[in-house]
Amino acid sequence: MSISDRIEQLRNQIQAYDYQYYVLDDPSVPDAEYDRLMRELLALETQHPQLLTAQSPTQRVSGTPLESFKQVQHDLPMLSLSNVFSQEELQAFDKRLKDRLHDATPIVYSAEPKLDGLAVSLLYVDGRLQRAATRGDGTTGEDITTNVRTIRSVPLKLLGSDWPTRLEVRAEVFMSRSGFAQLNRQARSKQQKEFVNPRNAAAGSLRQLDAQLTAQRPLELFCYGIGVHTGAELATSHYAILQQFKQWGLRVCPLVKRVTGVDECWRYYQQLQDARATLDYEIDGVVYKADMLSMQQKLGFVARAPRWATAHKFPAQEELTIVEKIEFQVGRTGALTPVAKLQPVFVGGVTVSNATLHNMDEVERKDVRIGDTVIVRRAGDVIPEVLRVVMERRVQGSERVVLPTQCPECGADVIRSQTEAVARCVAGLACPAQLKAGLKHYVSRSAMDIDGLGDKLIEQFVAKGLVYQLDQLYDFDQQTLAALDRMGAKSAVKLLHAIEASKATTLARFIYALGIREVGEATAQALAETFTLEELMTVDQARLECVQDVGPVVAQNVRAYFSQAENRAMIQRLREDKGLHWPELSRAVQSEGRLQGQSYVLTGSLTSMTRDEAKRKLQALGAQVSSSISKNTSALIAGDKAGSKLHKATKLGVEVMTEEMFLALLDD
Ligand code: I6G
Repeated sequence: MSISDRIEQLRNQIQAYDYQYYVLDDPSVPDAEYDRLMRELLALETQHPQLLTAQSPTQRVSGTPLESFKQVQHDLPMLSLSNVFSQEELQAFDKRLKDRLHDATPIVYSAEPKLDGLAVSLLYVDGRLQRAATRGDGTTGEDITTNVRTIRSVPLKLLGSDWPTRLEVRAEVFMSRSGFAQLNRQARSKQQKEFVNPRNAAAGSLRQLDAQLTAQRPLELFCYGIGVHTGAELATSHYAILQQFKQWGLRVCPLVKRVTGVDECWRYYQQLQDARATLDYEIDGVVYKADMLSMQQKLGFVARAPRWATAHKFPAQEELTIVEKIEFQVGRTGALTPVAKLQPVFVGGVTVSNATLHNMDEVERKDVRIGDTVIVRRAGDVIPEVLRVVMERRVQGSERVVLPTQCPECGADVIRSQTEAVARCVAGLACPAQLKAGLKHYVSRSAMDIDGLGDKLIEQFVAKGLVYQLDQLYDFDQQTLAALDRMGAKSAVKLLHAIEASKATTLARFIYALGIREVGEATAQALAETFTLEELMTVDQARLECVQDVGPVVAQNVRAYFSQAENRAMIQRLREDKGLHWPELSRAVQSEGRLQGQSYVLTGSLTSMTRDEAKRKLQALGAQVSSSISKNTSALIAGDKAGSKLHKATKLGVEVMTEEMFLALLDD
C-alpha cells in the first residue's frame, strides 16, 4: 500500500472511531488502539507534510491564538423562537397553526429537548467543514471555526456523499454536567476560579482566542436544523432531515421524537420534565416544530421567529431570594446540616423557603451569610440548594454562620472531625433527632417495610419516651398503640400485624435497616450476598473491601458499627427475643471459589449462554457479579452489541473480556 493510501486509510478509520465514540456514544475499540492509529498518522504526516490536509483528524487543534474573532454575515438569519409557558399557551399555539392552515387535522410535530447551550452555524462545502460561527445578533456572528474544529463530535468531513454541496447546519454547543463537574474539580485543585454553570463554561470555552484551550474543554454538540443548502435534495420533513444528519455523521439528540397533536406534545413535555434530572446535559424546555417542510413553508415567519415552531419552557429552576436565618438539622447519623431559611420564592414550580447548604465547608466556601441575597436552585425533586451569593447585593451587617458547639436537638457536644466535612452530634440514639431519623429509616419500605408506621407515630413514640432502641418497636401492645393520637383499636391491630409480618425479612433488608453509615441498599445487598450476619459481625476490613462497591470508608463504618457492644446486643435481642429471621443462603461454594474476591460485569449478548447463566457460573466460582462498572471491577465481559458499559470500562481502564476470553476463564 502506498503511503498516501495508508494515510487515507488511517484517517477514515480514526474518523469512524470518532463517530462511534463521540456521535453514537458507543466506542468500538480501546483507547490504546485509537492512540496507536493516531500516532502512526501523525508520524506519517510529519514525514510527508505535502500529504497534510485540513480535514485530517490530527488537525483539529490549530497552533497560533487569534488576535480577535472575524465577523460573519449569516446567509440566512439565525432566528429566535417564540415561547409558551403553559398547557393553555401550547394549545393556543397549536390552534393558531391549524387556523392559519385552514385544516383541523392534528399536526405532526417533531419534538426535542431545548438545550441550555449556545447556537452555532456549521457550514459544510463539498462535505468539508469550512466555517463555524456563533449566532451573534442573528444576522452577524463571529467566526469560531478554529474552536469548533476542536469539538470531537463535529465531523471535519461528512460521511457518505448524498449531502448538499453547500450545507449549513444549525446546532447547539453545550457542556455536559459531568464534563462541567470535572472541569470545576480541576479548577478547584489548581485553586482557579470555578465556572458558575455548564452554559457559562461552554460559552467561555467557545470564545477562547486560543483554540488549544478550547480543545481542553469537554464541549459537545447536537445538530437541530438546517440553514442554506444547495446541490442536493433534502428529505421533506424536519424529522427525516435529522435522520439524514445522522447518516452524514452529524450528532443529533437521541430524544427527538415525532408526536401528533397537542396532547402528545404535552405528554412529551411531561416525560422530558421527569427525565430532566437524569440527563447529563441541561435543558430548559421542549422545542416543537411542525414536521412537514411544506407546512413550515405555508406558515412562514413572524418578526424574527418561525411561526411553525415554539419553545415550551420549563418553570425556572433558579431564583433570587434572601437568607433570613440559618438553622442546623440533625440527621440519622448525627450529621448537622446547615439549612438556609429563605424568604419564600417560587422556583422549579413550587414555593421554596428552605434550602440545604450540605455542610460547613460548603457554607464557608460559598461564604453564605444571614441577610445575603442568594441564587436558589430547585431541579426536579431534588432538595433545593443555595447555589451562590450575589456578592454585589451583600448588605452591611450580613452575619456569618457559626457552627454550634452543642447539638440544637439534645445539647450534646458537636464534633467536627479533621477528615470529614461534616460536624456530628456525639449522642447517637440518645439524641431524639437521631433516634427519630433512625426509626424512620428502619421501618421504611426498602428496609423493614413496616406498613402504617409513619413519621407522625414515630414522633409520638420518641416524644413520649416509648421507644429509645430499635428493638422496642416490637414491644407494643394494642392498648398502648390505640391510645396514641390518630390511632384507634382497628389501626392498632393492623399495625401490630404489620410489625409481626416484618419479622420475616431478608438479610439485605436487615443490614440496610440498621442504618450503618454509607451502607445503602446496593451495598447491603452485596454484603448479604457475601456473608452471613455472624460473618459480617466479625469479618475483617480487608475481606470487607473485596465486596463490590465497598471501599475503605464503608468497610471502616461496618467494622465500627459491629464493634460497639450495644449494637451487637441489640441485634441479638432482635433475633433471639423478637424473632427476626431470614433465609440463610448457602455460601459454601462461593467462599471456596477460585474467583473469590473478583468482581465482574456482564454486558451485551453472549452466543454460548444467556447472561443469567454466565452470572451463575461466575458466582459458582466465588466471583461477585455486579450491574455497574467501577474502578474496582476486575473485568467487563462484553458480548455482542455492548454499549455504554464498554465505553465506561474503557474510560476507567477496566479490563474488557471477549466471550472467548470469558469461556477460557471458566475453563481455566
Ligand atoms: O435556538 C434554538 C434551539 C433549538 C432554535 C431551534 C432549536 O431546535 C431544537 N430551532 C429553531 C427553528 C430556532 N432556534 C430558530
